[in-house]
Amino acid sequence: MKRFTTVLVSLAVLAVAGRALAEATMEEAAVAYRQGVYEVIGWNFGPLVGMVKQEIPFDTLVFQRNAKRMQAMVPMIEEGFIPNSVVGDSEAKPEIWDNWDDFKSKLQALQTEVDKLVAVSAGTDMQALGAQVGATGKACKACHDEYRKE
Ligand code: ASC
Repeated sequence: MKRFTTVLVSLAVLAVAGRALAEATMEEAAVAYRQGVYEVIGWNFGPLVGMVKQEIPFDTLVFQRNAKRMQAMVPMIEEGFIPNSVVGDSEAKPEIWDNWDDFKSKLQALQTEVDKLVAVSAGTDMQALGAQVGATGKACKACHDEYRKE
């Protein structure tokens, strides 16, 4: 009987542990999702910053490609901010949900700047490219300053 109880308890412990490992909550999945989206955006923006700072050679095709990738990624941000999804290593501030309209307007401002980035990337006017990379970085930062934990 003792042995039977031990087996039952062990099975119960395994079931709980297995479930915790296998199933991320929706909130955890949302954090991982938006971190992935931001990672892709940052990966693609980095070389554009490098090019306008003349730290890496200018390549118009890479510039256009990366700007278009950012344009495709930015609309994916919002859906990652499901309610109460500040869990794990999330750097999101809960204020996002208290100021949802402002948060959304900052996302919209970023979209506007990235759309302009794609437009100027058709040309090779380094001054225009530099200005628009700057404006895009500012739009990223506007949200980070207010809604991302340090
Ligand atoms: C980047 C990156 C950001 C923004 C931000 C702009 O390259 O990863 O989060 O630019 O630093 O201020």
